[in-house]
Amino acid sequence: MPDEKPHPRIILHIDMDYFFAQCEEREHPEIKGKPVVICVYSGRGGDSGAVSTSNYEARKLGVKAGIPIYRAKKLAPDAVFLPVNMELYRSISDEIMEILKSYCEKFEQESVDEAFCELTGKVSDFDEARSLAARIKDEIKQKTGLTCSVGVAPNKLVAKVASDFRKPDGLTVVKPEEVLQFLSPLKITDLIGVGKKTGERLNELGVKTIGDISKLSKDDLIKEFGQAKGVWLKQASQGVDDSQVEEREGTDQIGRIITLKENTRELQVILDAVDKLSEDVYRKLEARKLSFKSVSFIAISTDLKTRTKSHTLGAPAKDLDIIRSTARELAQAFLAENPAALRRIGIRVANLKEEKGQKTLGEF
Ligand code: DGT
Ligand code: CA
Ligand code: CA
Repeated sequence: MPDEKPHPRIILHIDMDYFFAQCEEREHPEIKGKPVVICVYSGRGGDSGAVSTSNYEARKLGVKAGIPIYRAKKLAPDAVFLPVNMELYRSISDEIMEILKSYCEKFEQESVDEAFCELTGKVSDFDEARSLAARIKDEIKQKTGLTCSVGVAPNKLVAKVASDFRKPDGLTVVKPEEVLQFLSPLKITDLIGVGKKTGERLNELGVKTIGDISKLSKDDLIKEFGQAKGVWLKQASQGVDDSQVEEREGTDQIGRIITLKENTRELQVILDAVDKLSEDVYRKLEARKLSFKSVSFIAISTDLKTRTKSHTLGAPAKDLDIIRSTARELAQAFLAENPAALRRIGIRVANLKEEKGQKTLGEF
């Protein structure tokens, strides 16, 4: 009888390409093709502050995340410099996550531009997973206009390294039997979780690639880095990772976005959709016993421009009525101010807190 091997897990990791800058390109199509630099101004006036991210044109000129804005201006004097617009990036992130969720068994959002999907059970092998990943990339590109890079592998660790392997617009599939040969030539810093200090120490030991780490004995690694880190390094360098995709969404906000059946600015159609979205968001809040303090209405017009209107409450709330009525008011105000027809709309609640028996707005 043949050995019954356990089925490998199939995990997908997605990371959006030059995310903040790509969102700005979508919002302002006229800047596409130019170097674009997204800045965190320190508030001390002038150009004091650092670069949050940049598009690939700017990266070619040496403008990278973390460098001072004044240096970026020297390196790329003709670039477009824009301040971080987190509201915009969150709304676009909501759109992307919504698409991803529809494809996977389990979904774990890792940051504003990253998520893991469990595909085990959804597809039967890695070839099918590759086709599905290509479809997901296509749908994201078609619906949101943005490119991303995707990795598919038997665990989270390798999937994440794989999504970073070919950027931008990459798709890298690493089958179980390919894990070792995939990892071994990569730089130690490509192994997510190897920080600066560990990286420097490994360098001193003459360790350059992930394959070099895996050649060291577990005991030597433990002697050098301590029990936990030593064991982790040995396993990670061989592509071993048992951590699970944990069903969770961003902890600071819950949102939902839908595509309207037709592009419209008809009030009743939009209010009906708002009611439905409010109920969906409420159900998620209730399941996690969270209260919220702000509500946003997100509108994406037919040219993919994203607008957000938000309202912050005087006290935390947890009631469906408050989400619905606030969202309805925001939607009405939005339509009064903006002439464009809408293609997608969404609702988001933020400033979330766990309910600990405290009074919420609805009970005052
Ligand atoms: P990529 O993935 O290499 O194509 O480029 P990004 O820009 O998507 O880089 P990623 O995935 O590391 O980060 C996602 C977003 O997070 C990025 O668009 C801006 C923001 N971000 C990244 N690094 C920093 C940073 O050092 N400071 C600040 N403020 N924001 C950052
Ligand atoms: Ca990214
Ligand atoms: Ca990222």
